[in-house]
Amino acid sequence: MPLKPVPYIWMNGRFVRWHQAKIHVLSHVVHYGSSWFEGIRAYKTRRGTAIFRLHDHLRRLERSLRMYYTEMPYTVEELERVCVEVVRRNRLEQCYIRPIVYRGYGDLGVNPMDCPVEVAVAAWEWGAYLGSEAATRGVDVCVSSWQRIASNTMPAMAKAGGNYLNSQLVRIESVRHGYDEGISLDIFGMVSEGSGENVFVVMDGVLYTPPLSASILPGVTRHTVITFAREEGIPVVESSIPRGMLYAADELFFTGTAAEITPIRSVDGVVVGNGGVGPITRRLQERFYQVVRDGEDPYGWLTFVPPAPRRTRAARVAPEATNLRRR
Ligand code: PPE
Repeated sequence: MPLKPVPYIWMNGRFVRWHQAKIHVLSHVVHYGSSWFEGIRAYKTRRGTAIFRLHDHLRRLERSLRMYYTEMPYTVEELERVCVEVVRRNRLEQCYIRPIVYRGYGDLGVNPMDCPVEVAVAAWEWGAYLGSEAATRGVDVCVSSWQRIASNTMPAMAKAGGNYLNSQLVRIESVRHGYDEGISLDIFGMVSEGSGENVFVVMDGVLYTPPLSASILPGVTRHTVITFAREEGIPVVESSIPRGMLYAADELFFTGTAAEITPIRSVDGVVVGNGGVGPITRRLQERFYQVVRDGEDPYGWLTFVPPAPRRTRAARVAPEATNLRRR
């Protein structure tokens, strides 16, 4: 699905036109994968447009940078304001928000430290990640022949652009073989995650998910689901998951900002449970929709976006809180 442009992208402290948001071909990031990013969704809830767990996503971004000896040029609070403004300015009712920090143009060579740290925030309309019927019918996946990056080669905990070369191999291979997505094992042979999702297994009423030591990204949706499960009285176990559990499971599902809660229908052609959406998966989906559709927010997870500015000249030239200086 090609990107559908919106009017503005925020770049290095100010709004620019979508087609003007460009970088030089000799920017460090192009050559060495030096970027860190987030994927965040804004939902059209019954109480208005709201961004889901904005603060938690931006804190993860800050941590991703730390793992690469880099400080964010703006504070989390400043970037929160920017994300809200990107949605508002572009008059988006629901969208995917992509803040990205990257090493720009300066020096070229492996050491990035002399290249500027640049920041952009874009947003666009993005539909279902794994197909329109994924949430209701489930997806067919394989166990990838590509293992997940090992934690002592690059930190899987960081959401870094370079990590996604590993994810790309997983995704391409799975699609070439006729599956919707692939699940990687870590280098010890234990279940890790999907190319862009965390994985959960249900067996005998217990919810299992791999620990951080299995080279996973600490997913915000993963945390959301664990929170719901605990409240529902469903035991949650974070522990090594052997591959066999994927085939023996009663229920299996992915979590992610893009994928939300997507049931897995089969693994390597083996049908999961009875092939439908299992009761625990369904219950967790319902809980999720209560927040992002109904706008129920007992956890303070929603950041509501105020109505868009009126289309007046004054609104365009007014000084604003999102023209930011680097810290
Ligand atoms: N693991 C990986 C490797 C991953 O990329 C994601 C998100 C997750 C787990 C789940 O994390 P969270 O979104 O915080 O629950 N993948 C993002 C990027 C997808 C893309 O194609 O780009 C996303 O879902 O936004």
